[in-house]
Amino acid sequence: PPWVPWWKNAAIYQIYPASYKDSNGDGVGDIQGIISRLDYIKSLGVDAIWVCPFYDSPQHDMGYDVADYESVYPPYGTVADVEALIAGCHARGLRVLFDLVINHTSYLHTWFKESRASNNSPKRDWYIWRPAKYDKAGTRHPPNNWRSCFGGSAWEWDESTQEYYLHLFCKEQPDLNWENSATRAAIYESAMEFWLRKGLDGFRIDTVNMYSKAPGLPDAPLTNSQTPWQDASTLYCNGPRMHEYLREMSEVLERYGAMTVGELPNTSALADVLSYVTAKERQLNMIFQFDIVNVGMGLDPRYDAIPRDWTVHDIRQAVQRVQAITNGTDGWSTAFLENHDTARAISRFGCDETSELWEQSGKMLAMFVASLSGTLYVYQGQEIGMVNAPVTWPISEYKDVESQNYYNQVQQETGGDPLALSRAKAAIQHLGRDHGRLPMQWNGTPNAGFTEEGVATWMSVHDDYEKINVERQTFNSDSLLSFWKAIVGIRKKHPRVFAHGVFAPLEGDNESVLAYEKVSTEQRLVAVFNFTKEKQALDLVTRLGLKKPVTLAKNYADEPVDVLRPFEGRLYLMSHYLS
Ligand code: ISL
Repeated sequence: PPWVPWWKNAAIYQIYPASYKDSNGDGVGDIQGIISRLDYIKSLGVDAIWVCPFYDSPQHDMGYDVADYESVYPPYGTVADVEALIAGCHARGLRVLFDLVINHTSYLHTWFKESRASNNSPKRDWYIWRPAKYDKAGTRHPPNNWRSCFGGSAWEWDESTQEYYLHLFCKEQPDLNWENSATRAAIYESAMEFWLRKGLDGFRIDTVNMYSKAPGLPDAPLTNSQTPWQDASTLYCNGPRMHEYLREMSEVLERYGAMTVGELPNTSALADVLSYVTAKERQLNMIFQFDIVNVGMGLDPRYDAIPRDWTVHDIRQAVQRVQAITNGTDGWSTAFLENHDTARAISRFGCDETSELWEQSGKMLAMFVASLSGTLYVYQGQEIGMVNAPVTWPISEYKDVESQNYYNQVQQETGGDPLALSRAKAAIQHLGRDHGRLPMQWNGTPNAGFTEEGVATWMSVHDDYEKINVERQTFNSDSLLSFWKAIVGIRKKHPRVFAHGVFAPLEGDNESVLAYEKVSTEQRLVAVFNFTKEKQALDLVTRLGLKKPVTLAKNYADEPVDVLRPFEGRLYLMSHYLS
């Protein structure tokens, strides 16, 4: 077989430092906490971890606002702790990826402080400064109508130097000016090589397609007449110099043999996606596409979380789009259902813990994501079926800047209209980014073993920790956790059809059952999933052509061939030699 780089057949476990494990009783997770759980992580059968930002930061966006790339946020630990984490992983045969956040820094980074200090500061041009526009009445306006991803204008006025700076995210996250080659060199040295020299294996790259903006920063088209601030993603994503920057960056990465997975928002055309991830382009090893996790998200221009009804058809189309990236191309991609920006998959696509279908749907979703081509990513807590925060919790339990800004904005714009507010709250309860950030549930003691009993945690521990926790599921061979370990192992055993197989949908117009095949030169994998709470009839033998199948995985004890029960899923493997 041709040589396959380690990351293609890999399963990668994502860790959110604030919420994984607190080792020193301050209610916030930390690096030593992660180190204390490396044997557990290894036991999942994964090959690598991706650790979300732990760099020093004022935490306006949970560390995606970096104040110093070369030091660690003190509540998380020290650089020495991070070195120990790398060593601890390598000693167990786990590789390590860190998060690389270089579209913007924190406003407290010394680069920005110097840039802001005066209009002729040597670092003025390291960020994106522009003069105000004035209307006939002499009123000051931002340079263009771009909307920030977290709401409001993407520009912030600086009183002392009388100019605006650009921030695509919150105002405490000024965008770096990638057009300046000295800025780029400093980014490579400080954010990348500092850690690569310590033996890091690769990066998850934040917002990787936003560094090059449309020349002249023109106004975005008017798509929402209710606000002056318009969605400008087509103007700040995939700009003209993007590929030049990534080629320059990959020269640094290749010196260390480091792999990359880039987050690629707002890029749907397959040709555009492939321009980032084909081997021949040498840009990124793989990307995160959001088609699947965006199913059921609304199109509210202020906030994309207003829920929308979805059917299996939406999932099928999304899967088809992401699988096209690897189908017969030399490109590569990823398979995932959760990350730190999503709500919990079981709460969105399955049944929550109050239902007896909680475990069933969790197992079905595990089979689903693990059977897709590309590199598999599992988010902390997904392996035990953690669910969204309880709906009884007040809005004050939600800490994320995106949730807070959204709720506050609705409050201001509607003068606190109760109906509008309850709608906003419902949206956050279903799709807010906070849900994946609740403390990891390790055991059934108060605080769930995340930290000592009685300690106030930075986000509240979920009420259901006695039911859903690692300890309870570890020694139960029927548990979701055991199922996840098994499914990761099965995928590992048949990488050609699981990670590399060519995807094709079956039963293309079924609104309840998602069925597809994955084909390699030797094997055919058939997957069937009932995404509803009702029984669905399905003739597996004649319609799906199951000949002498081996059942690789299932979430009900028996296997009738003509029906799928609520949230039932199965994976069948066939050898071409036998058909
Ligand atoms: O553009 C968006 C919303 O308008 C999103 O798709 C956005 O691109 C995405 O949320 C980017 O996320 C990443 O960068 C953010 C950070 O808050 C997230 O946690 C991170 O995953 C800013 O650094």
